[in-house]
Amino acid sequence: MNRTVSRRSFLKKSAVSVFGFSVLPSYLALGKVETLEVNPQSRRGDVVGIDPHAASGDEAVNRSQDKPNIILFISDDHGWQDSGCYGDGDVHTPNIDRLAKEGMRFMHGFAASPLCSPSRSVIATGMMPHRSGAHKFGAPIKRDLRTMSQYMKELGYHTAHVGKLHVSPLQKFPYDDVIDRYAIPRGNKYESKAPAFIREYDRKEPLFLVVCTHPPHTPWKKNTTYDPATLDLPPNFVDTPETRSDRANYYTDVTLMDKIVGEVLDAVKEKGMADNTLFVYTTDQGAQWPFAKWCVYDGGLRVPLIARWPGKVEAGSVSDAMLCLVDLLPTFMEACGGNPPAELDGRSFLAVLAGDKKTHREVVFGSHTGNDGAAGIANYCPARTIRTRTHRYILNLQPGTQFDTHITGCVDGTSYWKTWVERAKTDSKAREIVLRYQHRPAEELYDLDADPWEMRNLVGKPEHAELLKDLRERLAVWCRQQGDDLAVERLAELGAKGGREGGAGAASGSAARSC
Ligand SMILES: [Ca+2]
Repeated sequence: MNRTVSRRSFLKKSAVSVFGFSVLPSYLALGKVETLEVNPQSRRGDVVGIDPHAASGDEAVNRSQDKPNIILFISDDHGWQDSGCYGDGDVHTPNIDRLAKEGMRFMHGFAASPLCSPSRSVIATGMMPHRSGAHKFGAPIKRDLRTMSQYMKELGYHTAHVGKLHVSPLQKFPYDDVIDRYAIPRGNKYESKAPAFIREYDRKEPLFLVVCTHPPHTPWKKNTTYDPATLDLPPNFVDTPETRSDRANYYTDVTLMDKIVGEVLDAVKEKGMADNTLFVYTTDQGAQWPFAKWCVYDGGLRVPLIARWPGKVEAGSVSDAMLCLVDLLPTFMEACGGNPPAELDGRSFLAVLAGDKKTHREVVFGSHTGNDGAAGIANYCPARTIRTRTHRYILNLQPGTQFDTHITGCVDGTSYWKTWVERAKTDSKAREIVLRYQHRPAEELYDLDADPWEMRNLVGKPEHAELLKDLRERLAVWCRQQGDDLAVERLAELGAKGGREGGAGAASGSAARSC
C-alpha cells in the first residue's frame, strides 16, 4: 500500500459498488430469527455531521452503495496473546492468523472494561463505562445515548446482529435484523448463523453486521487434540495438572471459535464481498483466567484486534498504535463518510488503518466494577486504571475486599484453583500468586517493559514517586470527565487535583478525552 496516501484519497479509494437487487432474504427461513423494531425516530440525516440535504432518493441509494460493508466480529473472553499470530506457539488459530496476513494486526488494542456487558456497551456507544452508564455487569446504558446500530443505519446501512447481544435496554439497539440473540447460548455454541446470513444477504444497502460468538467463554469444550503436558503456561499461573488440563480445554474453545471466524470469512469471499468489506476481529475482554477477566491488568483489558480491508489496509501489517475499543464506532462512521459526534469518548483511527499515522492515543484508560446487582456481588474489585506505553497505574477502590470470582468458587469455581490453593500451603511462589489474586493494595504501579505480567508493584519506590504522582493526576482528570465521583474523591485524598486548581489537564479536555 502507498503509505503516503491522503485521508481523502483513502476514502475515495473505498468507493466500490457492491450488491445487486433486493429480494426477500431467505435467511428468514433459517429458523429462529428475532427482529427488533427500528426506532421510529431514526431517519437518514439524524446523525450529527450528516448533511440531511446532501442526498435523497436514488442519489442516496447510489451513495450508500459506494460505502464498504463493515463486519465486526466479537468473540467472548479471548486473551490477547492467545492466537498464533500474536505469538502463542501452542494454540491453533489458522483463520485468525489468515486474517492477520491479509490485514493489520494491532499490538496495543484495549478494551475499556474487563467485563462483558460494560465492554460491549462501550463498543456500541463510543462512550467509556461511566459515561455510557453501564459500568456494572448487566447495567443498562443511559437512555439519552445513541448506539452503533442507530448511527450506521442512518449512514445508509442495513444493520444486523448475530449471536450474543449482552447489552440493555434492547430498544436502544435497534438492528434491522437480530438473529439468534442470546446472553447464554441455548443451542450449539460452536455454530453461528452469520455465514448463512451473509450468503443470503441481497439488499441494496451496504451491510453493517456484528457477529458475536460465545466461545471461548466458559464452559470450555473438553480437549481431545492438545497435549496438556507440553503447553507453555503464563508466569502468573501455578503449574498443576489441573491447570494444564483446563488450559487445553480453553485452547480447544479458542480453536472452535477460530473455525467460526473462518466460516464467516469464507462466506464473505463466496458472496463476492471480500474486496469491499472492512472486517474487524476482536473480543470483549481477556480470558477467564486469574489476573485477566475482571482485572484491569493487560490480561483483562488488552485485546486482539485485526482489521482487513483489501486495497485500503496494508496486508500483513502490524500497528503499535495504542487504541481502545471505544474508538471502533467513530472509525466505522468515518470509514463510510460520516462525521462522528464530537461528544463521543472514542476517536477514529482510520488514519492508522490507512497507514497515514503510526500513533493514536498516548494513554488508555480502563475501569471495572463487577457484578453488583440483584443477583448478588461477584467478580467484584472496583478499580480504575491508566496505561501509558510503558507503565500502568491502578487505583483500587475497595482494597480490603477479598476478590472472589467464578474462578475461586464464588459461583461455580474451577478445579484448578483448588490445586493452586493447596500448592500455596507448601510453595512460596504459589502462595504469593494466590494472595496477590485475591487481595489488592490501594494502588498499583507496574513497569510493563521490565514486568509485562504486572507482578512487581512499584508503589512506594522513591524512584517512581514522580511518575506515580503524574499518573494519579492524569487518571483523576479522566475520572472527573467521566463523572466518576467516587474515584475523583479517592484520588483527591491521594493528592490528585483532577484538573482543578491548575492541575495537569485543567486547561483542556484533551487529557480527559485521551482515553
Ligand atoms: Ca466476555
